Amino acid sequence: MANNHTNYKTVYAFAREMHPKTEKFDVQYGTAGFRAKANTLGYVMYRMGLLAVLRARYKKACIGAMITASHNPEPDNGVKLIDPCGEMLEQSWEAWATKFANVADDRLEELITEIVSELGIEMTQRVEILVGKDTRPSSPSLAKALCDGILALSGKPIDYGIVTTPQLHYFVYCRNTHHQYGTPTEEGYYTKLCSAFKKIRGNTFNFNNYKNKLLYDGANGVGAKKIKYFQECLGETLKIDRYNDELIGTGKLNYLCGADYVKTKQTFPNGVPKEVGQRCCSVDGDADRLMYYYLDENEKFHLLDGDRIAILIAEYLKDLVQNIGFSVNLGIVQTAYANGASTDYITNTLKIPVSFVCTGVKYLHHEAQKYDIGVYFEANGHGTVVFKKEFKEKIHSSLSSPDVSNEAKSKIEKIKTVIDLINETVGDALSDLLLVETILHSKGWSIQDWEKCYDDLPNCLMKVSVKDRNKITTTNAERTCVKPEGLQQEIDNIVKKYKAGRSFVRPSGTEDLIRVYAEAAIKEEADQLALDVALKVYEMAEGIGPKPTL
Ligand code: G16
Repeated sequence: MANNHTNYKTVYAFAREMHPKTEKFDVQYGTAGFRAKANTLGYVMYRMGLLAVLRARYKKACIGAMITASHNPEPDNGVKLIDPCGEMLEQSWEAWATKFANVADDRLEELITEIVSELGIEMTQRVEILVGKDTRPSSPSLAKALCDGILALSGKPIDYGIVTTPQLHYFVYCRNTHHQYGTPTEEGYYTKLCSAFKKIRGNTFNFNNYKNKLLYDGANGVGAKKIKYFQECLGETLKIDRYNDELIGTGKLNYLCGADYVKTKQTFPNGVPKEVGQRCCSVDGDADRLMYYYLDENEKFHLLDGDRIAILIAEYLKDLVQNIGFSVNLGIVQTAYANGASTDYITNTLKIPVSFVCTGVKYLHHEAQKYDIGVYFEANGHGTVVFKKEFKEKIHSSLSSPDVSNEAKSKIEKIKTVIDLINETVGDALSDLLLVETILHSKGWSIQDWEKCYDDLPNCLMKVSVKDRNKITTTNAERTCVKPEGLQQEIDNIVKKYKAGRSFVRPSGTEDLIRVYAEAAIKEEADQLALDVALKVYEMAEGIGPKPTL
């Protein structure tokens, strides 16, 4: 298989001289790629550069590699590989990624030969790999290691610099559709989204209870930088007040702010003024998650998370596709973290089908693709909407059909514009924000009106450090713990003591710890339930460090 584009000796020489494997422990391709302390990741990046070229040659398309550790603290970093349609790396390749990351330097050549022959990869193409990075100080040197890997196998790295993760997903898809999905540049991305947003909004900026002012927490990350383009482009249409935009390298990325902090702590982020009743939102470190919240007159914090966003969008789309001349199969995808009250509301009030999958947008995305319109969101604010190709074709053909009424056509035009507003490739906080604002505006709703749909069951998220997180395994879309034996029975016994209690545990795929989720009829009980379960995990799964406390 080897030929002029595959100088394996170069691969090994580069590895040995510039990016030797420094860590003895094995790393795993997790929920969204590799994530670890940045200073341990140089060789992993180099190897992911190699793998990216192999993947691109296998798919005969360009693929992406994003250097980011998203919601993790600033000293961490990581890499997410992006497939040709802008989706996360196909699962069957995650095992290859893990093998590549862990093989000894002098066995890299052998591993490349193995994958090339097993999958019949033609090594002659000069493939393009789009590279993006977040604002972490470690990202430039890790991007360099990644590009060295790409070059070692004669691939062509195309550096997009600092971009959000969803922007890079978008660029990959645009390039592979030969610009049909959009122009693969930042300007192309802003223009597409802003034009769609302005088209739907028209000239009425405020409508009934909806006010066009939003406070925005950029988590001191790339989302703080990129929102500036929207601010400029949208002007008075949507007045965005930006907070948490510290300089790169100040150590403040995701620190006491950002979507993950707001969701886990259920509190206001630092730096955002506490204006009673004012609609606020936070994104995470690479701008793929979104949270809304406000403070009421009693200084109580109200959170509108991914479940609420999914419901707002699904209800809006359900109305929009009524009476357009054909029936549409619309569904929602959630994970075990979805609040029980949200699932009840979807099933019993909205009467929309809902399916459950494991944590990770890579799972939600594929499940959502089974519907004509699939709305998927994790409670942590990560999600989007996907539209089936056949559905898109149908709306296009309806527009030119004499049998479709003008009223239906005007709705279909609107659906087309809504589709343009959405980054279908992956959850995108900035595109989601514009969509939420569009829907609230069209309904004339304040954030309080939005919240009225249903009452969340009080809930609590906790983290437990254990010796080896892989000792905990789960099944049933992560709702049942299989190992260590007996832990699920203990959890069941604890849960029984709480009214409307529910709890589950699972190993995180992005941090070295176990996550505990609990909900119950009142907040104090949800907190206590989470603590009881966390202590049980600590006891039965070899907890390390201080015992969990509230
Ligand atoms: C990633 C994934 C999300 C997942 C999250 C947490 O988000 O893309 O789908 O919900 O990790 O995963 P875990 O609970 O396994 O740590 P992000 O925003 O960190 O890339």
